[in-house]
Amino acid sequence: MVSELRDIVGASHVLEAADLRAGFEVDWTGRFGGPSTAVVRPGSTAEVASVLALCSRSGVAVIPQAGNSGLVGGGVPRSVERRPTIVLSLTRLDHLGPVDLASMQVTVGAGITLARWREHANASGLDTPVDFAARDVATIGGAIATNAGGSRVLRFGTMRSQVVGIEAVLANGAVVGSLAGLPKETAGLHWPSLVAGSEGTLAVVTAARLRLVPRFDHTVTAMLAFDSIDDAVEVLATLRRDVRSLDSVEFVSPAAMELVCEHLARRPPIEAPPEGVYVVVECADHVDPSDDLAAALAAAHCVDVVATADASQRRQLLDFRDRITEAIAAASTAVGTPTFKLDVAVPLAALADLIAVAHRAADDDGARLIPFGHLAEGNVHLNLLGATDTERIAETVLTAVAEFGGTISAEHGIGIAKARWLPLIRSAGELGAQRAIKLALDPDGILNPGVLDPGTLDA
Ligand code: 2HG
Ligand code: ZN
Repeated sequence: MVSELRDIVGASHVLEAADLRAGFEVDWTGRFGGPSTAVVRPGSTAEVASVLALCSRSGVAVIPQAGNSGLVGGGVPRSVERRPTIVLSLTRLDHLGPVDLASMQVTVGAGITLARWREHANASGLDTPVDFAARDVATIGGAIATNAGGSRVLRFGTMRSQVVGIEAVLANGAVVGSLAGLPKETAGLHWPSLVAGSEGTLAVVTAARLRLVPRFDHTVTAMLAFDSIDDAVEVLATLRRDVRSLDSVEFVSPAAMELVCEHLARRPPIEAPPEGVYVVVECADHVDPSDDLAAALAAAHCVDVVATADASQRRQLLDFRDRITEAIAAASTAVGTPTFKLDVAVPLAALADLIAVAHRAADDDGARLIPFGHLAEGNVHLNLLGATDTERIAETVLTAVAEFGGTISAEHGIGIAKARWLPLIRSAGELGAQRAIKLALDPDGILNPGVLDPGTLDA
């Protein structure tokens, strides 16, 4: 099999030596991973198709991977897998097409990072509708597969909404989709809709035609301190109603602020009380949005506020939000155990209550809870340092999430980490239908086995 793989992609693109495979076999948090037979690095869609057809014929499990920045174990080999497994590394699919100004679209390879996509758009006076902290590593293929979100979702939607065309390869090697980028097309099955969010279980994304948005010359960034999350949610309503240029509304708990400040060796620019919350707001427009934002905030119940339109000062403010994950990773290395991460979302009215549930679960376990996230979507990243009984914490928190009418994964995906909790938010009928689609497209179950799969179903 390995020699056939070499024939397809070239000997130098089949990595067999343990030291060469090592970085592909474990996720960056150190929480997930397993062995592979080889890492295979195709350089074209045709090569991906040949590799998948071979793996289907030979019953070899395929783990699609590119940036390896995932947080739910969906992009690294399984620790328990009886079949031989290959990692299909897609970073060589790094084609960047010309920006089409009339349609505001561009075609990019699955291995392009979000940062390169953005630089490419910026060079043509446009911008990307999706952005998040892992931009230098995370790739287009992974962002589509997980339907990634990030900070601009309130303005432009998640990754799924940006995919106007897709090229993907099914398990049997069939290439599906189109990169024509037709905004209007009702001709049956819509491949972008099926593939986005399917986490590499239905097809491997090789390229995408993506929507771009205007590049705004004026951005203002503000940090606000509130006495409570409910006060912050109240201001969100005003911002949404009155500020047309609203781009992102993120939140940082005092615990997260303390950790990131330690990491950056800086002091918080403003102070929120221990029970309160920091909110980071960005507005972007073709004219300076500072006055609009100030007017909207005039009547807000905030304890303190600082705002700036200066690029380097903005970066400094954003670091208190963007670099929390990095601060957590450093702290987890110091503690000696991988961080336990739960990415969830609930209706805004339940956000404070959910965080209280998580605090109780962390206290019971003796873990340190670091909550932060995307306020506008009620999306909280619950990071627990030094957690021992992670199953129990997951059960408590995810059950509460489901009871509040939320989702157990907002933007990181279900992966391996949460597959067994999927029945909390999906009915037996829904899971049975999902399984039937999977079997129709991947009858041998070679694509990303275990991901999105809660195991034995009652359906
Ligand atoms: C973010 O919003 C990312 O910064 C990472 O989604 C969240 O580390 C995390 O839990
Ligand atoms: Zn996030």
